[in-house]
Amino acid sequence: MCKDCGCSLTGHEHHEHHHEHHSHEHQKAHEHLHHNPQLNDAKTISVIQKILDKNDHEAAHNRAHLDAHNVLGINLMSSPGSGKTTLLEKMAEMAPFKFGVIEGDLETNRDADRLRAKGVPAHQITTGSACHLDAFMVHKGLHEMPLDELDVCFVENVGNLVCPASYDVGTHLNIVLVSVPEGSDKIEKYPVMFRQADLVLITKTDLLPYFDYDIEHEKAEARKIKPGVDILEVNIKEPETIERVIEWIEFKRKMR
Ligand SMILES: Nc1nc2c(ncn2[C@@H]2O[C@H](COP(=O)(O)OP(=O)(O)OP(=O)(O)O)[C@@H](O)[C@H]2O)c(=O)[nH]1
Ligand SMILES: [Zn+2]
Ligand SMILES: [Zn+2]
Ligand SMILES: [Zn+2]
Repeated sequence: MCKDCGCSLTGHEHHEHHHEHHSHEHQKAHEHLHHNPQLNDAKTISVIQKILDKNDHEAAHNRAHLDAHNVLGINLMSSPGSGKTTLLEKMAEMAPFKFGVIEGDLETNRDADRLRAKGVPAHQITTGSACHLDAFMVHKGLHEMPLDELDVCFVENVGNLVCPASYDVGTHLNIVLVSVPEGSDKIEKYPVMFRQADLVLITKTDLLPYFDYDIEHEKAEARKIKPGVDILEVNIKEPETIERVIEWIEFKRKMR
């Protein structure tokens, strides 16, 4: 069951792993679930807690996979249509590093097909009704990726600004996208997601002249939630803005 929206999830396999310490963010997610009035009975809480614990263990296993191949894992999260797949398509044309993509969508192979058309190794996970990817789904995807040939592996999470924030999928970094047409209140309304961000991308900035969007306000909100967070403005009409995202990723690769 998803702790955020209460939807039921399937396919959680049992894996034996030695105990790892939970990340700070996941500890917070665990605390957060006690405040969700819809999911606040003891039995529901204990079921969700077990799912999150198992997910954390599997996420650590996924990171070990990536580390063994010296691949940087990046989780892309945003609401539907903010431009995740478009950014990946553009990076396929421009990036100096080789990357693959594990795609998460409720239905259809559309996003993986779009990336394969650009020559990017892509594996589609269709979650059915599940509102986010979890570490078990991503683990299966990792075994479909030619990790030996890759420098970076992206996970494009299900378009959703709430649930994916609570599930560590075993990547190293989170990039959160938010687009100009969504309106300049999304960061303050969805703080849990933006607290997880290593890089915030404000996308579709070519549309700024047509929207009443206060970009400086949004940047300030992001920094209120996560002081020091990196923020870049991006749009597909100006390739140099995509180049900056690529440079950020290159920098992170060199830091590992
Ligand atoms: N004007 C403008 N449109 C953009 C930009 N980036 C993406 N789009 C458009 O936004 C729409 C949605 O983009 P996608 O890349 O499919 O969004 P997504 O985040 O992958 O969506 P989901 O996979 O459904 O969550 C497409 O029609 C893109 O062409 C941009 O920088 N400027
Ligand atoms: Zn959910
Ligand atoms: Zn997409
Ligand atoms: Zn494995």
